[in-house]
Amino acid sequence: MFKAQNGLPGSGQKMHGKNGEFVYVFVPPGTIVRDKATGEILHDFSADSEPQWTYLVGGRGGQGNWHFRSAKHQAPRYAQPGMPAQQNLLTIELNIIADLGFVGFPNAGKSTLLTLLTNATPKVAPYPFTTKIPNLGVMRVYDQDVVLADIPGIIEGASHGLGLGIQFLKHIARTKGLVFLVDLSEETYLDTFSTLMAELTDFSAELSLKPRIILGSKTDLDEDGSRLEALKASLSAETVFGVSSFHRDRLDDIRREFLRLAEKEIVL
Ligand SMILES: Nc1nc2c(ncn2[C@@H]2O[C@H](COP(=O)(O)OP(=O)(O)OP(=O)(O)O)[C@@H](O)[C@H]2O)c(=O)[nH]1
Ligand SMILES: [Mg+2]
Repeated sequence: MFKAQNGLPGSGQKMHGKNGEFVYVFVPPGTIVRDKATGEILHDFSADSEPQWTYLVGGRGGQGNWHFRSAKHQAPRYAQPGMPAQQNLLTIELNIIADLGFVGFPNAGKSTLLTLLTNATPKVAPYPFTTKIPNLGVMRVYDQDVVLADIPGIIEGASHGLGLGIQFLKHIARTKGLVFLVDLSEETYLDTFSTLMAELTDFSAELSLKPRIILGSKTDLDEDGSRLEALKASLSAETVFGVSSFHRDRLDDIRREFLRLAEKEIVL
């Protein structure tokens, strides 16, 4: 609970009571403030809106007895008490919009890549559905910040409620672009992209039209590189890169590609 002071009472010597001090609450950009009872949005701290916002005005100080003087009572014994601070219950929602969203089957290596590229430390494990809620990480490169969102794995039928549900796709609905991960160690790696696209399109056509790149992941398991080559050949209209989070190869290329996709300039 954040509590500002009440106003102080008015007093003698023409003294007006002191106003209560404000309490400042610092929140990150992208925070939305709602009235807890009604759900009404009171303020949205998006990047381009007012950075400082006053909601409840702290208790005003009381008027001193001088204020209440009259012809008859030059020094009344009454002074106004300070006004109590106002109060309300608010819900504070952090609504960060990621620049790029990761899309892939469970176990494709999304969270591992997020760990390598950003400050985030999501759980990584050798089984599907390790990630249950979205993870965000900030990738800092060439003096730019790119916010990456790693969401739970999508499976065939997700748009009809299978797996962890497609509801997490709404977390990447406002991103600038998508990064698809195709696990090259899976036998069906050539079908992965079209399966993912079908689920995305079912959820929202808009998502399927977002700018995107495709990463063939776990290239360390594709020793002769033939699977990456076959993936590139089968998706000739797409931008396809290989990545191995284990060998940490091509990470610079990927960082640069992510910047481009996030529409950020490279400042050298
Ligand atoms: N060989 C190899 N294994 C990897 C690589 N990247 C991730 N893995 C392994 O793949 C497994 C799954 O990795 P995660 O990062 O948890 O995969 P995810 O896509 O986040 O999975 P979900 O959260 O379940 O959707 C883990 O055992 C990782 O160690 C890689 O580049 N090479
Ligand atoms: Mg994960």
